[in-house]
Amino acid sequence: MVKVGEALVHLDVDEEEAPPTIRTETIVEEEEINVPRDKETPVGTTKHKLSKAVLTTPAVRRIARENHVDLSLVNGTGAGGRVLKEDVLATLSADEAANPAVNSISHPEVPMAAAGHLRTTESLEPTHIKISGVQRLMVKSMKASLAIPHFTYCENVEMDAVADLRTRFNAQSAHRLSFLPFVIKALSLALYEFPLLNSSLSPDEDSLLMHCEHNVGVAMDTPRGLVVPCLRRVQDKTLLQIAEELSALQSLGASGKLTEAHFSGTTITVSNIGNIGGTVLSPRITPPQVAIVGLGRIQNQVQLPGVEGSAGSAKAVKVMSASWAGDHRVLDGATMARFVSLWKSHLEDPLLMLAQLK
Ligand code: CAO
Repeated sequence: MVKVGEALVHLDVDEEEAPPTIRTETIVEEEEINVPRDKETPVGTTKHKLSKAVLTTPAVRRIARENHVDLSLVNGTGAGGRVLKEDVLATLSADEAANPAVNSISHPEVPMAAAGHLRTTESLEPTHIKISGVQRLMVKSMKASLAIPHFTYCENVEMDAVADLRTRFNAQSAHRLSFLPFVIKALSLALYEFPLLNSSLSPDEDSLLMHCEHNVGVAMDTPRGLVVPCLRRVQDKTLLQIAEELSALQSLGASGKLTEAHFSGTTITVSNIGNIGGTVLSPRITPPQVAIVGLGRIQNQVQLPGVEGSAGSAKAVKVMSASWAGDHRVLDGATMARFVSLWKSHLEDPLLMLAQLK
């Protein structure tokens, strides 16, 4: 019988990469406590128990360590109860299934943002981070986007008129409008004229599904990474309703409470990175959508007379660069140019837009 504090001798046999090794490990008895699962809590249980000798290989120990799996709690199916790599992976899968809230879209195990702040203090070995949650979805959707032949089309949009409207509205109202509701509403109005941008190509590339609803995906930067929830039936909504829904989705995104239902049914996407920075983007389309726009930061620029039809003297204008990407199997450049021109005209003269609101 092994007492607490005594050293144990383990015989490690790595079938895959190393000759058998001998190493000692000290058994420490820990108080049995209930703890919520987090990065520090070993997978396999929510209670710490007396650790026991585990027969396994260094490679398996490494996998367990990197994934915070307590080997003493893993059911070893190898000869003499030896813990195999498959046993550790099975424990991890079982844990993911049992803790969907921890590992799902809403709560990735390691937030992407956190990955940028890792500091190695004890070792110079690289750190392995399991791809899961939001990042796993990003891997999947971006890989799928590779199947789409993209073309990009960039245009500058003068945002002075929208900025004025927004300032006046925000000064007198308890509600707040950002630029985005204008951008999204103008998009919806332009889609009525160019429904091809709100379509999907069938998987066999034989037909197009023309969507009646303008379901706009909005890329959001959250503490858990990039999420793209959907604003539904934008065609029926006012600027204020769009703003309120956006704000509700932002709150849900920030607290990790978006569910699968918030992500389904998107027909076109808007990605506004301009509140952070940047001008021109190269956005990627998520199938089965056929178009996306990336918005850059609105900047003051000097417009010289004669440029873009301006007369008189040079003047300062607020310019937003918009980078559109289209699926070239469905859209051609001329269609995109005409659509963008209409969308831009609604933003540059919002009266045109307001006149069409229900
Ligand atoms: N240019 C300049 N300023 C901008 C801007 C732009 N394009 N877009 C927003 N802003 C300003 C807003 O006006 C606001 O300033 P005020 O408080 O002075 O009004 C401030 O930036 C914050 O904006 P917001 O977050 O309230 O506004 P929003 O509704 O425009 O954006 C959201 C919401 C969710 C799109 C945004 O917060 C976000 O997450 N953006 C990042 C999206 C992203 O990561 N895209 C990349 C995807 S590809 O990896």
